[in-house]
Amino acid sequence: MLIKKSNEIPSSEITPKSAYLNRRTFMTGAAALGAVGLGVDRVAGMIEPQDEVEAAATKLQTVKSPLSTSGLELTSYKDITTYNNFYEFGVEKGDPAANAGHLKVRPWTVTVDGLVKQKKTVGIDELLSFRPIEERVYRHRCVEAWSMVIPWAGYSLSELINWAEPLPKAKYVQFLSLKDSSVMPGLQQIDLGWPYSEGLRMDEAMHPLTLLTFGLYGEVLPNQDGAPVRLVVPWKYGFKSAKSIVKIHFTSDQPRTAWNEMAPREYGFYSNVNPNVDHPRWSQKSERRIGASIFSQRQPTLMFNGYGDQVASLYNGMDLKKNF
Ligand SMILES: Nc1nc2c(c(=O)[nH]1)N[C@H]1C(S)=C(S)[C@@H](COP(=O)(O)O)O[C@H]1N2
Ligand SMILES: [Mo]
Repeated sequence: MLIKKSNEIPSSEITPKSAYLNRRTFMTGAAALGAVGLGVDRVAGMIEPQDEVEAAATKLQTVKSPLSTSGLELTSYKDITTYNNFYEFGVEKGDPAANAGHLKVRPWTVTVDGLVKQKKTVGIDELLSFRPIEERVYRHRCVEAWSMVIPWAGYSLSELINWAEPLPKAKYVQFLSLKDSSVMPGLQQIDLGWPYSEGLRMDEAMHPLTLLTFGLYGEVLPNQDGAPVRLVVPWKYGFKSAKSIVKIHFTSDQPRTAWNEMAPREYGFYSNVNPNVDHPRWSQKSERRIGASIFSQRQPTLMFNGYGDQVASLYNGMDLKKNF
């Protein structure tokens, strides 16, 4: 993966938490009045909704989740939505925000196939209404040694897998992103064996922390963050979390994955966050928290990104240096 200079990181103009809390307060009040969608207090006026109908369509009703990580300062909405990796839209951190606007996220379907009882396709709005949408704050750790703290919105992927009815011989799940050269200039700039493909072992996919994600900061995902639906696997490096998913494929063998295929010595299938296993070209011992003050920018990398008490048992008896 390409490492970019740190001076490209946009600084936040606002205190992310206070803006967020203001908005939540407003939403509660608006909901109580039955007036959701009127005059929403946007993050520092960044998004200027063209009209109120459009504004209403971006909001998600979320419930609190016990699986949310508490006590962390949230990365600003601006940093989360302007410093992205989404190579279909270009390799620079600002490219996805600049280029993903043409991605059409309605209509959108997700197909489950492979080792399932029966192949099925579901529309995005039906998928959204499957289960209550939870807000889950997670640490977000890119393999490039930068990190964020993001309030995602979604529900556990296990809910969708149960609906998909995989057969007992299904041992892995593959996630395939949209491939559409009419809106994705990045497909010509770099060859990642498109469509972008990622995968998890079935027990990893079924783990309650693995989030089928529709939104962030209480709104639907901006296109650059993987609209209309993406994965978030918080104990793994970010590239395991495929964006703009159109297909979920169940297999008996480990599926091909984009970055592993591109550079197998650098990007393993597991890619669990691990301070003791360096990338061949850089250290993973610490990370740079995007948007943090200079005093807290450098943070120690946490084993399993801080989720070890919940996920370490998935890897009992495995050599994590070999299975990096
Ligand atoms: N389809 C697709 N999914 C992707 C990527 C990509 O290039 N294409 N990049 C990955 C990487 S490297 C990271 S770190 C995260 C970034 O998610 P974010 O931009 O919402 O922070 O998305 C992952 N999912
Ligand atoms: Mo990443």
